[in-house]
Amino acid sequence: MNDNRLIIISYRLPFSFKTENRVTSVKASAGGLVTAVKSLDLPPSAPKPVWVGCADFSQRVWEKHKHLVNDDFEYVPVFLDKTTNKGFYNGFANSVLWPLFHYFPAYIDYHDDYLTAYKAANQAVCDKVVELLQPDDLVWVHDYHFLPLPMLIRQSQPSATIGFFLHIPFPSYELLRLLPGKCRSYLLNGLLGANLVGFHTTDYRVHFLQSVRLSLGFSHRLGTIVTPQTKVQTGTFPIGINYSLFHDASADEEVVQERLDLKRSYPDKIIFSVDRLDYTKGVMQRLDALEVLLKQHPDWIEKLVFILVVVPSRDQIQTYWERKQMIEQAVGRINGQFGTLTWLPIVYRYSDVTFSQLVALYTACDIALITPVRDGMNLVAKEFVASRQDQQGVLILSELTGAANELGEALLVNPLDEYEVADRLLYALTMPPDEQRQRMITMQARISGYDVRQWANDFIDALLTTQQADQTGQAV
Ligand code: ADQ
Repeated sequence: MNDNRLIIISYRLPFSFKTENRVTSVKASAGGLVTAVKSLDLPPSAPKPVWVGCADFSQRVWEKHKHLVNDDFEYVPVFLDKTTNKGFYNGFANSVLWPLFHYFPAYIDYHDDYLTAYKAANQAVCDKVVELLQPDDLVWVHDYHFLPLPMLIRQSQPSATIGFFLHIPFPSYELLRLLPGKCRSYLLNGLLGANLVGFHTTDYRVHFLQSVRLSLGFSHRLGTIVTPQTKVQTGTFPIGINYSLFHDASADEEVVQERLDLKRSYPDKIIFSVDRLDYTKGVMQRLDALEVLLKQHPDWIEKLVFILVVVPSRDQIQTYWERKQMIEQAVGRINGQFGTLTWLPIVYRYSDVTFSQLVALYTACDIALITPVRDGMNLVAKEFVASRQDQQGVLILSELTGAANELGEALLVNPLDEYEVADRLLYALTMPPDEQRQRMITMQARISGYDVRQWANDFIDALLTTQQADQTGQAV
């Protein structure tokens, strides 16, 4: 990494404001992307990085309270009007691109208005970035909200150095071609404005390269696409976590106390999962698997508990609130079917949990049951592994997550096969401590060696390399 100024663009800024009893304070937002970007290892001599994102507060609130946000970044909120933001975020980003890129074509709700709002939002963010941009800046665009942004910036600033990272899967061309041709070309061309496009896995990268060839007719050479106007390098950068944060936290006083409380409340085997409320996370399939286990092995009744934490997300979109109702009905059904007067198989929470509670749950449980039907990476699986200082606990992980590529010592499952998942649950419930330790040690060694800081630094270093190659006219 060198001394260039970094301009980061993501949909959300890493904070919002909350007002209680007429007192306004700053609320930090958590999540993979925020932790990742905040872990950047910038040299002390580097200029303050700038973070551009869409505001979930008004311009008035910002002007009045921006002094409260005082850290290592300079923040630049973009204020979109309500209709544009809704069509952009709830509409095109989360009702078209999200289901399509996660292989849920039946959930796509495509409207021209959504695309219009998506284009307008990208243009508004582009205008803001161009206003800020100085000659040696590095621009780092994040995620599916901003697929067209690299090309929009390039058109206005041809010599800018632009990187793009996609946090979700890039689907096979067979899925992408469901989008109308014009829209598909617009999105793919948008990405071709970047010097470097990064993905979590090689599969996603290959899907992108194939889509560019089949849709736009540009082939690649060793992952680099050359068009008449641009040269675009692609790369695989599997995102990591802040390993030491989770590893060390398991010994924090607050976490130790929370863990003791959990163990006291649930003395039997604990199965745990935590996800944002999302149909991609496979919560219904997970509940089906638990039901199969209890039906086939009633000897486990009153000997285990499944703590199911679902974090509220995108609840203005119909498929999301419908999913919440489906989950709650299934929890009620299973608790009604197997519960006794003194025991319920599922403890369900629909809320945020604090960091201490999260680590206490990671470290109190016997099994982490992580079964998305599709997930770009899945940080929860890595955080669970990192937290286990005791090297105990079993990870059951869907093979349809990016994380499965790095966590081969987990019990890998197809989340749609509830009998397979039930079988693996049974195996995990009785796995000897030595086997748990062996699997955990290997996974910990792997993910501690490539943490989020390394991920961010690798991406920026690769971006700088593309810039240097362009300057010297070499092929990348
Ligand atoms: P998500 O779909 O949000 O991320 P995930 O990777 O699991 O999924 O990240 C969730 C993050 O939220 C974790 O860091 C976790 O600690 C945090 N979290 C979980 N429960 C919480 C709670 N109750 N309260 C507060 N925070 C909580 C998207 C993609 C993923 C990809 C990441 C990063 O969908 O595939 O791994 O981006 O690239």
